[in-house]
Amino acid sequence: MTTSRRSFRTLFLMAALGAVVYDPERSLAAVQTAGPTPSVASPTPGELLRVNFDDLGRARSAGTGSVTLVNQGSEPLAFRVSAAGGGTLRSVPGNAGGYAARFPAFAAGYTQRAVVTATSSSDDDPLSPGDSDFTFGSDFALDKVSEGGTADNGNNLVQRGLFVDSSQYKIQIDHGRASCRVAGSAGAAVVRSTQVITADTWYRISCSRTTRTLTLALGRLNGEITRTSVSARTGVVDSADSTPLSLGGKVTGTGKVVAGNSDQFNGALDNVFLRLD
Ligand SMILES: [Ca+2]
Ligand SMILES: [Ca+2]
Repeated sequence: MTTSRRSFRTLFLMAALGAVVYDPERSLAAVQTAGPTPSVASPTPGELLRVNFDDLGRARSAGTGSVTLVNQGSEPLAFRVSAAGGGTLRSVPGNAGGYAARFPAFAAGYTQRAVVTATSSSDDDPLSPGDSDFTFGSDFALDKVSEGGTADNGNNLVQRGLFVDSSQYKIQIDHGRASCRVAGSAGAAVVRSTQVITADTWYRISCSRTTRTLTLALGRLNGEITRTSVSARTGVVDSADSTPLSLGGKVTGTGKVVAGNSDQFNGALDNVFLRLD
């Protein structure tokens, strides 16, 4: 073997070795893959609102008044905790890491209230779906005792508008069963689940409105989802722009929690969303 041929072979081997060890594209790819997971997930297309309550952190109490919650949906929203009777919003471990919002426990004779409100300052009222198909929902774990007497006979998870208003959408757990109500320009419809909710267990629930149907989807987290539908036209769902969307109970048109029977949700709430379909 001549010197020149040996050198050529050495160079060839070095080049081949270099291609494996030092390939700049591979190195770059490895660095990118090892990077931290983005702390704020991109919203699913059409999601106007998504709140995961992880911003509550380890705070034993998020107190009342304005609360730091990031909307991971597309709309800029302001969040507040409206409370009465000494009720506060607390933070508890979430169902998949992170944190969830813990609402006041039921206690006979006491009316501890805490409800989260979300409002938009946008002129086009993004929380009103109008005549669009839409879906809203949350994850929840309900306390063993969550209603009794006239001070609290239900558990409202997510809602906008009151029963007496011409437009409303809400999901509630009353007497151990979930239901969804949507009211609009063409009328009101309610879809009810027959599933009995087990206390202290995480569920995922959502309600979808289309032109002709209202569908409730409910199941234990990572379990089987059961869908229940009714045929109904509900028309244009359009509340007054200032109407708050509320989480964990009902509020007045100006966002004040109802001190009496506010259908206070007693339990933990996580991953609340609203989207146009
Ligand atoms: Ca969470
Ligand atoms: Ca309740």
